Amino acid sequence: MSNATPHSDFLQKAPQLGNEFLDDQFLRDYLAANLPEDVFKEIAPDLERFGKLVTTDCIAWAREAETNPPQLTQFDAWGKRVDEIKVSQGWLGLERVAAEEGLVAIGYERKYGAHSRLYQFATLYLYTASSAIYTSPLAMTDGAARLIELHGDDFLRKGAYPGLTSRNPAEFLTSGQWMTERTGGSDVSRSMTIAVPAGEHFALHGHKWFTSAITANMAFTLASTDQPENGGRAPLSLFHLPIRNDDGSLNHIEVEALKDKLGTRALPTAQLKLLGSKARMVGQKGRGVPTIATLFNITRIYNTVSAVSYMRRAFALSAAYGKERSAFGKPVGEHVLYRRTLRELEIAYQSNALLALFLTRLLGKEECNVATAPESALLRLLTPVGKLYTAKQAIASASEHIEMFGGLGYLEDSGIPVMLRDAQTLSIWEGTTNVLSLDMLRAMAKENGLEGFRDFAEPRLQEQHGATPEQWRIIQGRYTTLMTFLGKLATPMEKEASARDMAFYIAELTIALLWAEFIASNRKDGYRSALDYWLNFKINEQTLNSAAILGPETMNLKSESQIS
Ligand code: MFK
Repeated sequence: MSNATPHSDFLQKAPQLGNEFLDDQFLRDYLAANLPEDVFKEIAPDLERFGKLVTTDCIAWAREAETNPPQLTQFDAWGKRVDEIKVSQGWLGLERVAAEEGLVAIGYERKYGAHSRLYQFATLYLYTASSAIYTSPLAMTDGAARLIELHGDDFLRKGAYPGLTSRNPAEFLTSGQWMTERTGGSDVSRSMTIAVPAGEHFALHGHKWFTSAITANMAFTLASTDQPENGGRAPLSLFHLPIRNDDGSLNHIEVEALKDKLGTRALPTAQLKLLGSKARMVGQKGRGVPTIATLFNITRIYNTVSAVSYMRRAFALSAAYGKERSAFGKPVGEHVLYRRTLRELEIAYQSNALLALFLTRLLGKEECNVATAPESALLRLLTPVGKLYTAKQAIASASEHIEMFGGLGYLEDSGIPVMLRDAQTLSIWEGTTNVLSLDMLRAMAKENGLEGFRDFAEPRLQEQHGATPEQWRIIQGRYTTLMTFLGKLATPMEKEASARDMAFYIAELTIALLWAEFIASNRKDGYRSALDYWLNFKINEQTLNSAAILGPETMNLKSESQIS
């Protein structure tokens, strides 16, 4: 009898992705339904080419960037402070391709007018899950470009804007958005940075606690020209700050540390000291928060589309693995429960994509001045709602995705866990779920958000579109429930207590309405059953009652509501 160790030659093959544009029938159906025919025909070959690049070179660069996170060298051998940050070749590859493909530029060239944003975000939907979150610098860069369009002076329009929107990697510039301080993460108004007039400029002194990405060319940041009294607040202004001086040295900035984060490890996030950094004021003095809102409303839409990109990838990889992996006598993808879980991942990405891509269409209209007033109000309302909802769904899909791979999915070197770690940031940065729920109330209270929503929903409720009579009846019922619920909320505290539940409900109802509309132009069984599933198991009227059960009076809260 041989005493050799029992041996198997079996090796599990890794799942292979093909072309993420060609393989995503839903994305193609969506673009065909929502773009003029000639525009779709013109951009489809471009998306097809890019759909391959994101599953080949981009994935390889992303893996390289993940395994070689940025390194900070604070001092050179002679003790001189240098604060050099080295990023990987993979990260640089992802930057180069982002410029070449015009991932920001498409939105500003506006070659297809109001449709340009949908085209641009379709490219980002393909890119993000293969980008080691290089999408984050792109989001801030895009927000900065929009900020300059709306609030910039000639200096920024001529100096910074062309670089931010360039397709030439040698000229492409990126921007950071530095808002977070030790005193204020969500509560930005507590920022302590001081801006001291220095000739034509200001010198900024302060401490920025969480800044992405320090390797950018410029940043937009908040500071006060007055000293806050007794730890209180002083009105903040917005500043544009070049990160480096003309000679390449840092603009009176010290990099205290790079942050050690759960995910987004390829992205250099730093803790900084501003020691008299030269900056220019942008917009009106004392109006820093509402001015920078232009920027973070864009990054929140990027967040939404990025969440969907992860959800799509969770589905695509799990589907591919289902074909490769066998168990109990057949490929796991042929087992009914695997198939069923896969179907839920599919419905999740498609449903969330309906919301995300709808937002990009509204944004395109708004920027090309063809949005109606209610559409602008709807964009304002659905920006926080879309961001908070899709972020949570992306985390759930990324977690399920790990489980689809069993123990392999739990291994770092499989590359699978990174999605869950990265997705976890989507519900935190750019405003947490709770902060964005309050922002939804702000949009309702100050910017006709609810009127915008009614104007969107009510005409759609008059028509059955692609829904069956039964589906249509359920949608109408769900809408009535929302309006009745809203009518009963008497005090600001009651509104605040149910803001989060309401935001989820509004997201789910919006998706149902968008499904019905989409199915009208794509009468496929898969889409119909997705709407059935959505209506019966996703929009839960009981959600709205949870604030009554866990309401303010059950929490012994003495404080007043934050919203007036
Ligand atoms: C993949 C995608 C990646 C994305 C990139 C990630 C990189 C990370 C970079 C980061 O910076 S992460 C940190 C992000 N931080 C936040 O998003 C801050 C979250 N906190 C909030 O959003 C709070 O709601 C806010 C700081 C805005 C509250 O500020 P205030 O001053 O306490 O609130 P207030 O007084 O209600 O609002 C001040 C003004 O701003 C008001 O205008 P008026 O003065 O005219 O009345 C508001 O209407 C306006 N405003 C607030 N939020 C707005 C807005 N206007 C338009 N849109 C909004 N969303």
